[in-house]
Parts: sequence; structure tokens; C-alpha cells
Amino acid sequence: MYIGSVSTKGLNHLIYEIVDNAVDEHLAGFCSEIQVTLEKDGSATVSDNGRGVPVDMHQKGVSAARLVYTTLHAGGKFDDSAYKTSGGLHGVGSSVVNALSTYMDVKISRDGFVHHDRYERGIPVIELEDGLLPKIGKTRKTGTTVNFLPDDTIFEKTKFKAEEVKSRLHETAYLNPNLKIVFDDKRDGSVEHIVYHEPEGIIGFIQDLNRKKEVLHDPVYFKGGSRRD
Ligand code: 28F
Repeated sequence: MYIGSVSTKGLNHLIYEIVDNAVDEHLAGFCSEIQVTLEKDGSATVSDNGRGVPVDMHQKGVSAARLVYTTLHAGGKFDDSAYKTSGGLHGVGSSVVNALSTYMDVKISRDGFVHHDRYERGIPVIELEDGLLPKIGKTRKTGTTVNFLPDDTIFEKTKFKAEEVKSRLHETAYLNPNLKIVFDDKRDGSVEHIVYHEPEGIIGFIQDLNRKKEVLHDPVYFKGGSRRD
């Protein structure tokens, strides 16, 4: 939870906070694919094919999505019963990343439209229309796309470390065997394109760790249940 430092570690963590929200949408049962792109201008884009952050009107005439990205929470979850799903998940890190970004651009595909919002250092720069986000297009898809540029007056370094990001995304794929994570690094000339999908889950993770090492003993974990001899 939250960022923890203004070093490269904290910088990369911005991506993980946004990715974790997409993973929560996967855990809720609605998202099968997450796309992470390191863009040429130094920003990062994270996209999922979940339900899309709710855009409907919330309490005093503001879109629910706007509240998600502008309300800093002390901890725990968004404490509104209107969206209490079975999982009760969805992190509160989006607003933190927003506050630490020179800009954050949000596109939400939901209810047949692409809804748009944009912030600079956490402050909205798009005017709401009757309290709701403007629609910038039609779509039959659903999902959330967040593009953000880390604030260089806050972070000591602003170049994401691809190797660390890739390693974390790969681990996330091992932990979520039904999730596909696509990584693209568009920063220097040729694009790096990697698909992380690990249907074998953490068993595959251990196997891949062991691949580099000498085997000491036979497996002690059996898929499908525990064993007691
Ligand atoms: C690119 C990063 O952030 N994906 C997300 C959802 C979906 C819902 C949601 C998110 C406000 C308070 C509940 C949709 N429909 N990807 C993302 N996908 N947040 S973040 O809800 C946030 C609500 O808590 C969602 C019905 N319920 C929840």
C-alpha cells in the first residue's frame, strides 16, 4: 500500500499500485487481461478489460470515478456500500499515484461509451458535464485505461526500471494463473513485447526457480490436495 519512497523503488511502485487495481478486478472475476506499456515520453499506461471504474453519479453530484481518483483514503478500502462487491476489493492507490503525477489521463469504457478524465498533479483539468465525465467515443468494450507521468519534482529519478517491472509482472502472473499480462517497452527504438501467462501458477514458479538449481529432493507438494502419510 502506498509508495514509501521517492527513489526508483517508489517510482516503479506507482505502476504496481495501478496494476494491483486491475488485478483486484481480475480477482473479482471480471478482468482477464492487463496491458502495461512504458511510453516514449516517460509515462506508463496500464489497461484492463474489466468492468471499468463506475462513472455514475455519486452523492453530491460528482462522478464516482472522479472520487476514486481524487479522494485520498487513510487506509483500508473505499468505504462506500454502493459498490461493495463479493470481493470487497479495489485498492485506494489510484489517488496517490494521481497526486504524484505531472498528469494522469483516465479512459473508462463502460455502458457503451468511452468516458474521459484528466488530472495534473492530482487536480482535475476536465470540466464535468452535469456532474459526469464527458464521453469521447462509443465502444462495445469495457475496461479501464490509466496513463500517468511521474512528477519529476517529487521523484529523484523518473525512468522506470524495466527489469524490475517485468519481474514483478511475471510474479503477478504466477499468482494469478487465469490472468494474461502483456508488457511493452516503447522507450528506446525497438519495442520490447512480452506476454506473461502462467497457467501452472505457483507450481510453475517453483519449477522455474528450480530450473536454475540442482534438485535436492522429490516434490513435497501435490496439486489438488494435501497429503499425510
Ligand atoms: C488500469 C487500472 O483500476 N481497474 C479497475 C474497477 C472496477 C470497479 C471499481 C475499479 C469505487 C469504490 C468500488 C466496477 N463495477 N485498472 C483499474 N476496475 N474499481 S478499478 O470499483 C470501484 C468502486 O469501490 C467496479 C462494479 N463494481 C466495481
